[in-house]
Parts: sequence; structure tokens; C-alpha cells
Amino acid sequence: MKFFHAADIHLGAEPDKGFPWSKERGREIWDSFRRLIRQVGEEKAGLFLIAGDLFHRQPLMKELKEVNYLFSTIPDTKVVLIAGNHDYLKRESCYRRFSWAENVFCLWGEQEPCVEFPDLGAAVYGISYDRKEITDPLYHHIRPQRRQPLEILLAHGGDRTHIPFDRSVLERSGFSYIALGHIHKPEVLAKDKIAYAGALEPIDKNDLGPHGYIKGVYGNGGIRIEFVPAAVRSYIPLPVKVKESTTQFSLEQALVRLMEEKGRNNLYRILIKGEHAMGTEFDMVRIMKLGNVREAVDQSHTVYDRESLMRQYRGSLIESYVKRFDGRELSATEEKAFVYGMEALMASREE
Ligand SMILES: [Mn+2]
Repeated sequence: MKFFHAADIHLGAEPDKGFPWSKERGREIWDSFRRLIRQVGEEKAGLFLIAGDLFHRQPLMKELKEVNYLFSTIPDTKVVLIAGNHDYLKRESCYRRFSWAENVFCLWGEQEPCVEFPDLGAAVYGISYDRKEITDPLYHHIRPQRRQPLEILLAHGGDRTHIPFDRSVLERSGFSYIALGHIHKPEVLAKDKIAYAGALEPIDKNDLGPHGYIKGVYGNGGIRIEFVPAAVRSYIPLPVKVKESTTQFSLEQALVRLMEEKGRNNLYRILIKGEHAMGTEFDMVRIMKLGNVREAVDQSHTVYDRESLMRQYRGSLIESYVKRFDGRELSATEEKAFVYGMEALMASREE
């Protein structure tokens, strides 16, 4: 039997508010989810597990209808979900009064945190959030009840304020597989046994690395899982080193080339390092407008030519400052001190 494990879809999120691609990202998250459901159907999976935060916030009725329609297109797959800290079961949540397609099972469960599928030989357990934060280690107390050969736990959290847990306690709990959600970076905590699927799409600029879902097979040999990358875009850190000869336009050209190489669809976090010439100051507004730049930080330092400084600022405080460092090789620390002092003096001149 094949099963799919996804988490943290965050439907309804519009990442990078205020950036030109924000609305499009919102649509892309929905499209990614649709594609995943199509894949689940094509591979005739027995189970589709969603480990919390299907929605970024409280779901709207019309959104639940859309999601339910999509689930109804894979009637041979049992869909099991829990609510996470983002889409937690508020008292007036639409989740509570929605009537789902026959193949959809929500573990909203106060009394019965388990659903059984004898035809698959599987039982799925889970706990949903009824508030934003839960500090009790609830998963330490839930044990499989040997109802079916395959016993799966759907769990959401793992940090201090979201149902903290000890990996070794979960490992010893007796579940065949623990499908985790909440942490957006995919990670296997115990081989073929405990794993975070990670967010289907990156939801903010700190969600670096690949994103997608987990595909599993359950058979004679037990369980085997693999991570499947599926996100349409990634946030990519882009460090770039400048030198004395670098100009605004040469830097822009280099950045455009780098971003094309790494994929023009991705979103970039540019970090400028190295040294720039005296008088060069990079125009960060222009760099932000190069397209798909999420962030641009300039950490480059000025290279000061001491002789021309003294000539240029004869009779000023700058000349006497530079003179103190003149006529000898500076150590790395002295050079740094000199540059910081120069930057302070230059900044005070501009005021
Ligand atoms: Mn979460």
C-alpha cells in the first residue's frame, strides 16, 4: 500500500506581503496542493495524511468546499487530517460544522483520536489543536492500541509552545510511522519511522532548501519512505563578493546572470560582501528592482586610499586622523579600526 504524507500546506497564505509576486504565491500554493492530490490519485495511494496547518488561518467555508471537492476526486484514497496551530479548532471554526466527502476523516477528536481502515489494515491516530499554543507534551502519552497491523500517528509540533516532544520517547511509542508537521524544513527523525514532511511550498524567506512531501510504501518489508521535492519556487541565499573595480552596473549584471543561472522563478536573498572603492555606494533600490529579489543587504566595506584622502581633506580632522596610520603596514585589526574610524568620520561629514 502506498501512502502520502504532507503537512503545512498553509492554504490562504500570501507570502512576502507587499512584494510583486505575493498574490501569485498565494495561487501557487493552491496549485501545488491540487497537483499533489492529482499525484495521490494517479498513484492510487491508500492513505493521504495531512499533519496539520492545511490552512494558514481559520478556513473559510468556500475554501473548505474547494478542498473537499479536490478530496472527492480521489475517492479510493482515505484522506486523514488533523488541525495545527494555524488552523486550530476555534469554537466557531468552519472545520467543526463542515460535512466532508466519504473518504475524508478528520481527527478533531476529543474522545476518539483514532480512525480504523480494516481494508487497508491500518489505524491512524492524531490530536488536533483547539488553541494556538499547547505546551503539554501530549504525544508522550498516546500509545497505539494494536487495532490494526499498521498504526500511524499524525502529530503537529515539536517546539516549546507547540506540543514539545522527545524524539526518543516517540521512537519507543510503538507506532509504525509518525507523520509530523509544523517544522517547515523536511527532516527524518528516525529512518522510515518518524519524519517531518516539511511545508509543501516555502511560506516565508526563512524556509530555505527543498520543499515537497513524503511518499511511503507499506509492504512485507515494513515501511519505506522518500522525500519528493515539489515546490515551484525556492528562496535562495545569494552571496556576492565585490572588489574595488566593481561598479553599480557591473554588480547588477553579475547578479542578473547569477539569478538566471539559479532559475528565474526563485526568490533571492542577496548579500553583498567584500570591498568597494572610495566613493562607490551601491544603490540598493535598483538592486531590489532587478526582479525576484526578496532581500538585499550590503555588508561591503570601503577601501580607503590614504594618500588621496590626505590630499583631498588637507587641513581637516580627516587628514590628521589618516596621518596617525600613515607610513606603515597595518595589521588586519588596525586596518579594520582604521576603516571603522573613517566610516564614522565620513558619516559625520554628511550630516
Ligand atoms: Mn504549525
